[in-house]
Amino acid sequence: MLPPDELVPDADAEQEAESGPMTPRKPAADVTERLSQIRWFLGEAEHVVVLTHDNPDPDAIGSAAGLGFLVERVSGLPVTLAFGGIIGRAENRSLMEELDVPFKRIEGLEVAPNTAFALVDTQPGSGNNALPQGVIPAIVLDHHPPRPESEAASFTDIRPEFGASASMIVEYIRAAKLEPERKLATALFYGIQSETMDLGREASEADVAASVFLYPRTDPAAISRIRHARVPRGVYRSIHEGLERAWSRGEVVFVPLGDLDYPDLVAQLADLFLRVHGVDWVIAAGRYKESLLISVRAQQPDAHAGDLVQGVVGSRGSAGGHGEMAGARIGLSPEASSEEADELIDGLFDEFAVALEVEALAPESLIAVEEEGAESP
Ligand SMILES: [Mn+2]
Repeated sequence: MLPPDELVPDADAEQEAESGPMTPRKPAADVTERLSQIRWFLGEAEHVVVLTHDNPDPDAIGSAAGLGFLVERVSGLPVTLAFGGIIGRAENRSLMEELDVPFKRIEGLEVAPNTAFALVDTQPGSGNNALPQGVIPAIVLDHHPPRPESEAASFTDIRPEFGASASMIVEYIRAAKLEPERKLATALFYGIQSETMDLGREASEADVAASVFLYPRTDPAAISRIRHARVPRGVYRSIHEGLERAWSRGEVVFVPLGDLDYPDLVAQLADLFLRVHGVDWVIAAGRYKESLLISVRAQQPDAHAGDLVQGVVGSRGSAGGHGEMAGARIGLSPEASSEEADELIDGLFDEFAVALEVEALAPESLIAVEEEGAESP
């Protein structure tokens, strides 16, 4: 096997541009040049807050830690890593423990004057991050489809062709000739694998290259501990509920869930049901506190799951995503009963069925056994 460095050409070091006044609204094609732009744009700031999306997943956690490391090394400025919401999934909690880098909850975070915000794995206006009202981030680095609000940021690097934000960060780390230490390499690697379903979902050459670069630097035993983290019983309760209640119309599976122990359960269940034979789409929904959460998964890369969920949810909530995975959140009144949440879910599922043109197909339970030969004698 080739040493990892030879599989991917290093960014051309000779092109290290002098930083100076410029307005690189569009990132330079060369990653080394982009790196010097980051440096330039943070020139005025005295602190940096790297903020990722609410209820961060492994890609968000890994890329926030990676961007924090990069910005600290490149600019010498103190960096705070932050997120909104909670980290619920046992694997993600375990990842945080293995990473061993402090993240702060954005709620109640004191933001010093002259603080620059860097958003990663999310964008302004996406409705899934806790960027303080009125703040224009200095940096937006993401792999979701670009949003118009991101144009106001000083430096944007948005590349939907990447399967994971963590792979973008790895490009920068390599261009800066920095050596990620083992815990960070492990988190970045796990983030890419988790986000791309082990490089099978929306993964590009760059995701593979980043993984090859990272793997010899990771702690495989730590990855095993993360993947096989012990989980609370509530997870099995939701799996049980999902199994009992999941139904399908043709190749589309609908998974109505009740109250969730933590927000990412809805995505976890959607991933689980996408593995069923013959299933092309999964729409899962459940309630966490005052939010109805929807998670959409598709088998086909060109499925436009993000457009689908935005079309169905419309102005009722916030929605977004990629081709094969998407999600949405709709606010619920704190007094909403379980029946009301269920009704809302049923109505949404009907709308998804229409959008996917399966509304005429008969609904069937997903796992009920067909009782062949069970007719009375
Ligand atoms: Mn991501």
